[in-house]
Amino acid sequence: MKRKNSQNLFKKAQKIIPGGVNSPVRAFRGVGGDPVFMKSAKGPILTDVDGNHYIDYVGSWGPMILGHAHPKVLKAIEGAAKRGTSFGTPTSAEIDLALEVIKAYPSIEKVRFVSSGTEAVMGAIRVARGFTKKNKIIKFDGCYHGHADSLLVKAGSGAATLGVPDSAGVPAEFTEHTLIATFNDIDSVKKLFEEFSDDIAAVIVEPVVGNMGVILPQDDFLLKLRVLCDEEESLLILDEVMTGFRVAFGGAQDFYGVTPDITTLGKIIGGGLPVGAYGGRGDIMDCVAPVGPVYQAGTLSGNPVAMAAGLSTLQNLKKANPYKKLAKLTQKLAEGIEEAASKNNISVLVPHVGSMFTIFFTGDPITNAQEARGADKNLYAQFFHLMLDQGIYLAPSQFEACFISATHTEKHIQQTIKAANKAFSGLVL
Ligand code: HOZ
Repeated sequence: MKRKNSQNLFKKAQKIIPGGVNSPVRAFRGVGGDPVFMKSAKGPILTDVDGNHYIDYVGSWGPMILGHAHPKVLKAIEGAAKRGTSFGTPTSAEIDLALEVIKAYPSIEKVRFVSSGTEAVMGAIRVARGFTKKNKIIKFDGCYHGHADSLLVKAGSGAATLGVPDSAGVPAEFTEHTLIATFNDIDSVKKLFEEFSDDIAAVIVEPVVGNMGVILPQDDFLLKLRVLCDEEESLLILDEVMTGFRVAFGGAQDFYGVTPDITTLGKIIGGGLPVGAYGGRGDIMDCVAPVGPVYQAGTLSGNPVAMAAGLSTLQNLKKANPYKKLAKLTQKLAEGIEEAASKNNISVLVPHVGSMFTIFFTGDPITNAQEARGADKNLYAQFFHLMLDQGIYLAPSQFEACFISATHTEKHIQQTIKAANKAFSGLVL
């Protein structure tokens, strides 16, 4: 597959944009080679600047559950943009989207919109500290909650891809209140509570880890966290930026039956435009300015065009209700890939839930970040390129989730399994 135009653009971009990209994992450092510059996308298909087509399993890192360029979402965006792109005043679109979110998430009584998942988490943590008047936060090794200073500790996603889970430029004092536990290990959380009991404001967790590849919660881990937080008078924050409206319309909290105090959302609620949100119990959210003393603000927060894209996405998602179909296709794909690997005598594990999955080259179960790091990244990198050259666009890093959209069909899945079979046979072991 020729990618001359992509290569030229990458050369040009690297001179004026750090690493040629505006978000590190896009640079393909986790898999080697040059990133592909895309020109357009429709449904499940990406088209690059050289005219090559790819079945897309990245979906803009999660938002595009309805597929790319959904006509109704585009119409909503166009309509909103024609009325004006930003007013810096309240608009009724914010109420409409808030009502839609609150209806789908009974744990959310009030919600504040921001412009990204990172911002949503920053707000959620500040409000947790303001509400509890405690300082410390427990996060999990490998979970990624955006790039705020205090959360870039043992972080997944790009930080894990680049092998810098603790970022330079973050003074040690800024992370002294961040405590690290092991995902799926409730005892590791209990230990931290024993040590810092009076000062833990919140436990924040990706209910399904998506930023170390997909890692599923086991043995009622989330429910155990809920109980522990109640006992210790700490808040439970579910970071559903990735899982919200993804593993179910009501997110992982609906899927696993766990009620958080605060939820963070992003990706799908913006329908491909920049939107994040944090919300929760009314008494907690009333700590946020202007009602309460926890300050948080943003010029483009609740932007009318982004609200319109989000609202149309949620409405069309609710109407289409593709969740059963998505789960079935994902399972088929996961099983098909595992089977193709085993035919080629290669150990592969494809953890999946709803429409999220990751391909790990390992024969062992993966329940936490440490185990995910043990999978063979070199084989993943080779596999990634062998798939790319057959027109299959997987996440360009071992430590990210892949996604299926409502526009993927049985045909795309079978084509992908066929390509995987060929890719496995071409791996240099
Ligand atoms: N951190 C995002 C996925 N977990 C990647 C964002 C991007 O590169 O677009």
